[in-house]
Amino acid sequence: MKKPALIIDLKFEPGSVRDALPGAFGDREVINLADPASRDRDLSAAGYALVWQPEADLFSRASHLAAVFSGGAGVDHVLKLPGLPEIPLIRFVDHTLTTRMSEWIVMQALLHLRQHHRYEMQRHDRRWQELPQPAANEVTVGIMGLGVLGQDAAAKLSMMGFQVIGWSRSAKTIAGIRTFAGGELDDFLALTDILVGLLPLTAETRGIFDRRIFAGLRRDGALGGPVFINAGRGGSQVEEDLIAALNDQTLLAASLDVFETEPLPASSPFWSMANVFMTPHTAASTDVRALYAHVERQMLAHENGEGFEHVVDRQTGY
Ligand code: NDP
Ligand code: OXD
Repeated sequence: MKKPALIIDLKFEPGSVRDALPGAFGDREVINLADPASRDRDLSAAGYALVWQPEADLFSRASHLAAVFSGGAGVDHVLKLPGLPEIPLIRFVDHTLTTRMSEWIVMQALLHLRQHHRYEMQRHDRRWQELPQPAANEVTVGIMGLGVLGQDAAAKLSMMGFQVIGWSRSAKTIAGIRTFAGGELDDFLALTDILVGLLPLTAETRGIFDRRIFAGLRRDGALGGPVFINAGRGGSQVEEDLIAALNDQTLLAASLDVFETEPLPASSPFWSMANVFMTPHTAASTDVRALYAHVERQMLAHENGEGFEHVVDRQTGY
């Protein structure tokens, strides 16, 4: 029997989407909307859609989908679309993505531990002066979001010697990590030197990183002031508050991979802030071959009568 077709609408680099296709989905028909010949195809009989920032009319054109796959771990780009049907929405969970994110988080935490932005400033002035080197175990990294990514980052930061604590919606027990839940946020912040954001963007987390959060972080730690690292979503940070906190030393420094507006506008003050490290939403880019393998596995499992994995809870939004 003919397998249901898969629509692909991935706003990634088009070459990476196309080049990984041969052999990825066996004899299943694939409609890659980035291909000009497929753009106006009738999508009404397709069974699945794999999307990253899809076109707004996708669900009116593709009216018989059994499931939607996100091209990334986050699903805010799908949940905001008009006409999203009540069908399973599936996140991308894969060791390639998790490993990339932990590499980025550990790299940023180490840059702040070793005060690298200050050496960059000295370099700019062409004058070296050695700075103190606190040990990792004198510094507490507090992770907001203890999901797939947060827990892996926690384990790898611990391996580097940092004290690690974490906060999530529901209470958790994780070996070697002190955890806090929901209403315990203030206690968590008061112990945190380096705050890491690995939260999904939902109605509850929109704008959560504001002046109150930054002011609640520990001020007498070994780094001389708190640091903010965000790789979750830019919609969770109030950039006006963040810029003010970085300018008045409420925060010593920051590392940002995500922004309220992406790509980051040329007018953003962040570009010229010497105490901010930035990357363009590339902390953990999707490995397209791994994504296709995950989607094919899930479609075959579904067609064999098994359930989907990593299905988003539409109530909580992640
Ligand atoms: P998960 O769904 O596995 O984990 C989400 C975590 O956030 C959970 O611990 C959850 O709590 C917690 N959380 C959600 N809402 C709240 C809340 N209101 N209060 C407290 N905690 C909350 O997601 P992942 O770890 O896989 O990914 C996290 C996010 O990272 C993605 O949604 C995406 O936005 C971002 N991301 C960014 C990338 C980049 O390149 N910058 C790449 C990949 C992902 P609980 O455990 O109690 O459910
Ligand atoms: C993701 C992302 O959600 O790359 O995977 O932002």
